[in-house]
Amino acid sequence: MNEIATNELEEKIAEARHKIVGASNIAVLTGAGISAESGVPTFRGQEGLWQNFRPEELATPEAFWKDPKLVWEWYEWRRNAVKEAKPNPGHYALAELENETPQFTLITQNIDGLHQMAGNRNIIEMHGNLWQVRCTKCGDLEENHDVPMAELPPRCPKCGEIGRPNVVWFNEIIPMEVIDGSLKAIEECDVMLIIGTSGIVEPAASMGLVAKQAGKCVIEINLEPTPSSPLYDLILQGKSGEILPLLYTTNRTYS
Ligand code: BV8
Ligand code: ZN
Repeated sequence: MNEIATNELEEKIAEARHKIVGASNIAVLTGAGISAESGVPTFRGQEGLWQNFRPEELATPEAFWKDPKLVWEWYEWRRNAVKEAKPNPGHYALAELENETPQFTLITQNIDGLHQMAGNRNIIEMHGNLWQVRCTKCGDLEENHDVPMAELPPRCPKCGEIGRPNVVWFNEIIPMEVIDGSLKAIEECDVMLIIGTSGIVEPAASMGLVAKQAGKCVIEINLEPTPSSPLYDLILQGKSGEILPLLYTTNRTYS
């Protein structure tokens, strides 16, 4: 990054820090990009492909009922990719920011559980969690961290029916309480951070627009511009694991 760009970014980081340190209520939306530096494959990145399947082809109820074993093998691959992953300085910075901000809500599209591992508490998992199995018949929900899993597809301990990953697939609606909780956090925040998301998948992709329509200050952190970048107040272009720790005062380093 050349001198001018660095100075420009530093100025923007100082401006963003000013907004954040002064805020009493912060809402954050994260996507796969915040976990990239932890080695978790993103969706649209080159490493997102699995056996030449596009995620949208496997993350659907249709694909699951057509071949439950194939879809579970894909989730087994992702569980294997995530099981060793550790939070990176970007995750830890958000946990620290929650400790320092009176009101803080973290809305994530990620199902990897790394925000919890980093210490965030007020988390809305908009698309579910990779480490939970839900029965397709009685709805029984089990926490399951076995990699590999005992059997694919797993069976429900209550009724014996096959289980599915407790995630929201394409063409499946997101639970109303999740949408309501996200919209409430955006309406009540002073500043919204949008981190590491390509802004393509709805309804998450419209949340920045909702914040702007509510007159909020929106700051985007991403390696590259996204379709909604022109709407936002500040664009910090770079790695979230390098930029987020710079966005508030405490200069604690993270190993
Ligand atoms: C629904 C869980 C009602 C499963 C996921 C309106 C218009 C068009 C289409 C629709 C619409 N409304 C609804 C739809 C359909 C669909 C949709 O949006 N389709 C898209 C493809 C157009 N939405 C739905 O189906 C939703 N349900 O709306 O229900 C309904 C139903 C039927 C019909 C109409 C309405 C449900 C969507 C949820 C799907 N489930 N995940 C699983 O994970 O297996 S989505 C999944 O993909 C992720 O959770 C995430 O949401 C998305 C991936 O996006 P990102 O996280 O942003 O990741 P990506 O790889 O794309 O980008 C990474 C970014 O990070 C990049 O910008 C990169 O530059 C950046 N980056 C990389 N490294 C770094 C970095 N940034 C900073 N630092 C770094 N180091
Ligand atoms: Zn069951």
